[in-house]
Amino acid sequence: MRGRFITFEGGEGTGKSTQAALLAERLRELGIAVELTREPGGSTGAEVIRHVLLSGAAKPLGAEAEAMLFAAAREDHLECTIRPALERGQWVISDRFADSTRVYQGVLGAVDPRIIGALERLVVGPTRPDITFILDVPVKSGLARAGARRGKRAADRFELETPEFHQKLREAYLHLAASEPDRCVLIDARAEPAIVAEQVWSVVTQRLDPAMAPLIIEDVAP
Ligand code: T5A
Repeated sequence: MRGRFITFEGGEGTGKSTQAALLAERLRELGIAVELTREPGGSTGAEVIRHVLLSGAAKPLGAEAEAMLFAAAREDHLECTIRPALERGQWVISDRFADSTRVYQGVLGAVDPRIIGALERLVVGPTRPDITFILDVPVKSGLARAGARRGKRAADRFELETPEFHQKLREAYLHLAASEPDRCVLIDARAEPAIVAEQVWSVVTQRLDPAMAPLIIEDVAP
């Protein structure tokens, strides 16, 4: 049986990595094998492209070229990590996926929706998430959280964007959540991580019934 595919989306510092890790932990406690991954990245080739994108080296090429680079990274991630894990029956949890390209490059970068749609059809094809959680917090709190976590490390290419950019980003995610209610679940992520995790868990149990998942014994290192 194919595993389940869950993605986390939202603006900077909304708590995606935190919630992805908490959900993985909870599923593993039930004996479910989980591949916890992220974008851009999640495979050797995609991690190389991540570096190019987040360093800002590709910014002068424009949003269209960046969309193609994110898609190239996604292709490698799907081929090397996501599809093999799903075929083994594992559950895959990805911190960001194709919706990030729709929102960051499509809506904010004003790349033609036909190009974004074509890249998604070509690269993602039928490997669509079963559930996408869209975490929502006010822009100010999200940026403050991201800044606190970053500490002295330099801000990346997208963290350096203006507050207006991040406000539009938030609105674009709210619009996405409203436009695809069967797949997307909007989560108010202002509360403590444990409280947000309970909201996420309640949706996962209602929609995907983890208690019925076949158990896979994960390899244990000798
Ligand atoms: N991008 C990506 C594109 O433009 N197009 C694409 O197609 C793709 C895939 C990736 C960047 O690339 C762009 C989008 C991004 O700008 P990244 O380094 O992977 O960059 O960073 P982000 O995905 O943006 O994630 P962040 O690291 O900014 O934040 P998260 O994962 O949302 O938040 P998290 O969990 O790391 O938490 C941040 C801090 O807040 C605390 C945590 O402990 C941490 O310190 N925190 C909370 N504090 C209070 N209450 C809560 N509920 C909290 N939850 C977490």
